[in-house]
Amino acid sequence: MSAFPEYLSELLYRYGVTAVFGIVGIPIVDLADAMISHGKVRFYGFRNEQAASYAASAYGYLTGKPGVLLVVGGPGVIHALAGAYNSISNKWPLIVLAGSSEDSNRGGFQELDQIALLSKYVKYSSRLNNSNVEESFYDALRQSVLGTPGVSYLDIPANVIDQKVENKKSFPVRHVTKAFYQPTDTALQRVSKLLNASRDKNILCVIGKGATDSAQQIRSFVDEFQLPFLPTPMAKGVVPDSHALNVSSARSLALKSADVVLVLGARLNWILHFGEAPKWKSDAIFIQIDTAAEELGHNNAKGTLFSLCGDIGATVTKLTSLLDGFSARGVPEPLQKRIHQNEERLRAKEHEPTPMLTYNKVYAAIRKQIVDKDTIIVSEGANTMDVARISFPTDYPKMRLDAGTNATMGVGLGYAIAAKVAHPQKNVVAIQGDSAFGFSGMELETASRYKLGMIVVVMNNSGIYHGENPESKSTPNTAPSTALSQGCRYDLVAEGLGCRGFLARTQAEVDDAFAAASKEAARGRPALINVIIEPGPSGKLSFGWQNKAKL
Ligand SMILES: Cc1ncc(C[n+]2csc(CCOP(=O)(O)OP(=O)(O)O)c2C)c(N)n1
Ligand SMILES: *[C@@H]1O[C@H](CO)[C@@H](O)[C@H](O)[C@H]1NC(C)=O
Ligand SMILES: *[C@@H]1O[C@H](CO)[C@@H](O)[C@H](O)[C@H]1NC(C)=O
Ligand SMILES: *[C@@H]1O[C@H](CO)[C@@H](O)[C@H](O)[C@H]1NC(C)=O
Ligand SMILES: *[C@@H]1O[C@H](CO)[C@@H](O)[C@H](O)[C@H]1NC(C)=O
Ligand SMILES: *[C@@H]1O[C@H](CO)[C@@H](O)[C@H](O)[C@H]1NC(C)=O
Ligand SMILES: [Mg+2]
Repeated sequence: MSAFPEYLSELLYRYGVTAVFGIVGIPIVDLADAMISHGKVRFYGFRNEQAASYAASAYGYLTGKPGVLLVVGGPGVIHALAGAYNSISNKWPLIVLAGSSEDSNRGGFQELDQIALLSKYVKYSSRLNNSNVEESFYDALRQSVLGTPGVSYLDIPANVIDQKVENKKSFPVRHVTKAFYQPTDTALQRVSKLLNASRDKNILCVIGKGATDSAQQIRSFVDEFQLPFLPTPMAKGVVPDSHALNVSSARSLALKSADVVLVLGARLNWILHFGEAPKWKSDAIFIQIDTAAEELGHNNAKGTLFSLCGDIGATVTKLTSLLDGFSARGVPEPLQKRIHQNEERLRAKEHEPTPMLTYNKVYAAIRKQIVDKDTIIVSEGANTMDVARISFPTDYPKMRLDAGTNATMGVGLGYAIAAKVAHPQKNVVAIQGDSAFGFSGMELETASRYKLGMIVVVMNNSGIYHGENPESKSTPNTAPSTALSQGCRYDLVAEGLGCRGFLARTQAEVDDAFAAASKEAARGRPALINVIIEPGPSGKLSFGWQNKAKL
């Protein structure tokens, strides 16, 4: 007989789980300790379940295997709702394991009916008992990755953790093989006819993060038919940004002039302006290609008529074979001109003389030092992220993570930790607004404890969106709600938590700090650079992509 915690560790390992994120407490501390003794299932203990849950969530996206989160019941589960929700809305695979009280409805320790709370939202939930562990784990795994990926929840009562389990020589590991759907020939022909008939019109290919696993096929498709393309922020690199058909730099004009739009693994939500005029032509036709049937026809005035449900790679490959002799127009002249103008404008902003540092100048300095193929960039904040999104082109998929479709502040450090755990050989740079950093800054200690060498750049404008006007003489009670303290030494906080801290006020200081931080990170020590930038003008607040035309 062996104890349940050892048995569970082995079960996780046999199913390919090598990293578990979370925070321990009674009774699940035994599970985490057993993983540590097991040696092949790494447990990463965080400071807040919210950050741990974002890490597990992003790990699922980066690796394609479900992220696994281990938390205590009651308040632990409540804090972990953040990451569970994040995985649900991003369609990323996640398995949540939580301790639970064996007393029901008696006011037990951390008692919460977690199954009732979560079952409405998750794809699968089960309460483990003496006889259903293997079955439940297999189902949790299967449901988290098959179909539309999402969240599975396993409730682990204390008495189950205390049980002895029969020693097993072999586990009946059942492999979960992804099923690939393909659209019908009729649907494919309808779309290929439309594309071929639109050869003299403006065709635009919008690439979303749902397409990141089909990079090869999409690259060939775009190349073969000379399709101008535009990635959503996290889908950068599916087709290299350096590709001549990349029209991101003239995003507004590209949207406005498109007649037929192929939407690969992206939602027609606010990030794509709901597919509506005036951002798009009112008679633009959207061809959605998605693995999730539920997305088809959403905010798409022409409905599902031209939508294709299926694996994105397989679908574009099939389309390729039906489109013999077809070619789109490449990047039309006016769009080329606009791309050129906007690129020049961006470069000018990076060089214009200003009394204090600006986002553009800091990013230009960092860009010079990073090696694209080796660097994962996480960015969050409002302006911090908006400008970062256009300042760091990449030629490789799944190298950009940010606040995403829900514009969620607080994901940054969890995402950065997940990136370093998933890809220890890569450099990880987290660029965070000073407000965004505050949501999970304590996790620097987590990164430092596990020697996850990464660079955190805090863009300090002493506020949410912008700092306070230096002339205003506000008191604590009259300061605007966006204001944060002016003297915050995030670099000293980092030092206190075991990281290296740097303060930078000029481009030369950013250069030096980043070079030194890279060396620290390579040795496994996280580093934070507190960059003082101009406080920025106050004005009407919005996310760059919400309504303004951004480059
Ligand atoms: C969970 C969550 N809480 C609050 C917000 C509202 N919000 C949007 S951006 C932002 C912070 C922006 O400030 P900062 O990170 O300093 O970036 P800056 O624009 O100043 O560069 C906040 C709090 C949010 N998006 N998500
Ligand atoms: C264990 O749970 C399963 C459902 O997952 C149930 O069918 C079974 O009866 C339970 N067994 C025990 C011993 O409670
Ligand atoms: C291509 O895309 C990125 C953004 O995704 C942009 O920053 C880059 O400069 C673009 N243009 C060119 C011509 O490389
Ligand atoms: C595409 O259209 C052209 C004429 O516009 C036609 O000659 C050709 O056969 C069509 N190709 C396909 C694959 O339908
Ligand atoms: C989060 O994003 C998803 C996908 O766009 C959307 O369905 C959901 O309503 C969003 N929720 C919030 C609170 O923004
Ligand atoms: C943060 O930046 C503001 C200017 O934007 C400055 O007033 C404040 O002192 C800075 N904080 C630090 C660490 O010095
Ligand atoms: Mg700020």
